[in-house]
Amino acid sequence: MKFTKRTDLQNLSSSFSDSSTEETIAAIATPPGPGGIGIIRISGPLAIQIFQKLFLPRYKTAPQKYDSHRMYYGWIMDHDRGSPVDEVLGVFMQAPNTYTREDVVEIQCHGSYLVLQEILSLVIANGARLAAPGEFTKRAFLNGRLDLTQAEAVIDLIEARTDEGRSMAVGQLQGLLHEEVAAIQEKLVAMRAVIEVAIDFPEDETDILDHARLKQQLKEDIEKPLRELIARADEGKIYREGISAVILGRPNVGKSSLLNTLLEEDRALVTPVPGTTRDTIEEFINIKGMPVRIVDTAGIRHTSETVEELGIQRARAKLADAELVLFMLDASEPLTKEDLSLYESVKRNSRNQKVLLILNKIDLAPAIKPEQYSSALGNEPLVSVSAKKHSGISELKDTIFSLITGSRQGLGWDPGATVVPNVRHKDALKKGLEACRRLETGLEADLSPDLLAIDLQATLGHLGDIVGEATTEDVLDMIFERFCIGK
Ligand SMILES: Nc1nc2c(ncn2[C@@H]2O[C@H](COP(=O)(O)OP(=O)(O)OP(=O)(O)O)[C@@H](O)[C@H]2O)c(=O)[nH]1
Ligand SMILES: [Mg+2]
Repeated sequence: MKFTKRTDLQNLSSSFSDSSTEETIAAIATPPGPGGIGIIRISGPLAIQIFQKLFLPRYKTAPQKYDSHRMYYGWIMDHDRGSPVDEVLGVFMQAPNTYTREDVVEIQCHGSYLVLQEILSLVIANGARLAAPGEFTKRAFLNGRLDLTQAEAVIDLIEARTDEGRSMAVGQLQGLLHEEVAAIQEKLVAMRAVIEVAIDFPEDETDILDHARLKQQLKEDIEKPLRELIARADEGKIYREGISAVILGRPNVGKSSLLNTLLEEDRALVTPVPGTTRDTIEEFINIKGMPVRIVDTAGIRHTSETVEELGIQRARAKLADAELVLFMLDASEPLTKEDLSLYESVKRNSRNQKVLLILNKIDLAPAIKPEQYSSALGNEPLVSVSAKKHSGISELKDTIFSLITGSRQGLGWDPGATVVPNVRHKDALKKGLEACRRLETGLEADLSPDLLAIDLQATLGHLGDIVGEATTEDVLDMIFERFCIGK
C-alpha cells in the first residue's frame, strides 16, 4: 500500500491549532440497536486513566501496567453502586500508533444500547466529553495521520453502496488522490523556483526565464492532468453519488411490483386495488456499480381522498429530485386519458429529466403494440417488462445504465481502480486550472516575474485546498459534519 509520507502530512497540518485535542473525547462507535458486541471509543490524554478507573481485570494477578495494543479481559464497574455493568474486553492503544495519533482505549462490551449508554456515561463522568460527529477522524487529520482527501475517503467508505464505490474510497484512503495532486504540485514548485531566481536576478531575467518553454510545461505538466482529474470527477460522479429514479404512473399499473422485483424482496405492498401505495417508498439498488435510488410513488389520479391526495403530492415532489423518470404503462389495457394527462404533466413539470417508458404486464394479452405507445407519448425510449414474472428486468437495468452514462459500457475506465475526485476537489481543481491559465496569459503578455509568481502561487494554493494544507474551519466543519458520532 502506498501511504503519503508522515513528514509531509505533519507539515500539512501544522497550520492548525490543536488546542482542542487537549480534551479527551468518547463515543459509542457501533451503530444503535442490539448487536453481538458494542464498542465505546475513548481518545485523548485521559483515555487510559479513565479506563483503569472503571476496569476490574480478571486475572490472578492484576496487570501493573497496561501494554499497548493488547486485549484485557474483565468487568466495567460502577463504583458508586458497587456493581458490575458488563463483562468486557478492553484494549489500550498508545499514541502515536492509533487512529487519532492520541492515546486510544476501546471497550468491547455486549451490544446492548443500555449497556453502551451506561459505560459511556461512566466514561464521561470520569473526565471525557462526548465526541462530535467525525471528531475522531478530524483529530486523525489535525494530528497529521490522514490528509483531507483520506479523511473524506473514510466517510465515503462507510457510505459506499456498491463495490465500485467501495474501491474508489479505498484508493483515496490509501492516498492515491493525494499522490496525483502532489505530483502536480511538485512540478509547480520547480517552476516557482525558476521564477524566483528571475525575481532575484532581474538583470539576467531573459536568460533565466524561457517563456515559451514555461508555457509549454504549464500546458503539458499542469493543465493536462488537471483537466483529466476534472473530467474524471464529472464522469465518476454517478458512481460516487448515484442517481435517483422515480417510478410514476396511474394507479395499478405495477409500480410497486417493479420496485419489489428490482429489490428482489417484497418491500412494497402490492394488491389488485388501485391506490394501494399512499406514501413514497425509497430504496437503493445497484446497477452495474451505479447506486440508484428507486422511488415508488402513489399512483397519480384525480381523487377526493385526502390521504391519497397527499401521497400524490409527494409523488409529484419526488419528480423534482429525480434524474430519471420511469413512466409506467399497463400493456394489457389501452392507453387511458389518465396516462396521457399524467405524461403531459410529467413533461411540463420536469426539469428536462430523462424519461424512460416502461410497458408492464407483457405476460398478459397486449392491448396495443409498443410502437403505438411511443408515438402517442413522444419518442421516449421504451422497455417492455413483466414485473410480476420478472421478465425484461436485465434489459431495463441496461437501458437505465446507458441512459445515465450515455453509453452501453459506461465509462472508458474502471471507477474501482481509479481515483475519482469529489465535488469539493473538483471545485479546487477548476480554480487551480483558472489560475494556471492566467499564468499562461501573463507569460504571453511578458509580465514581470513577480506578477507571474502570484498566479503560480494561487494555483498551488487551490491544489493545497484539496489535501487540506490551509483549509478554513468552516470547510472542515462541513466535511466532518457528514460523519456519524464515534467515527
Ligand atoms: N399479470 C401481471 N400483473 C401485474 C404485473 N405487475 C403488477 N401486476 C399486478 O397489478 C396489480 C397492481 O400492482 P401494484 O404493483 O400494486 O401496482 P401500483 O402501480 O403500485 O398500484 P398503486 O400503488 O395502487 O398505484 C397487482 O395485482 C399486481 O399483482 C405484471 O407484470 N403482470
Ligand atoms: Mg403501488
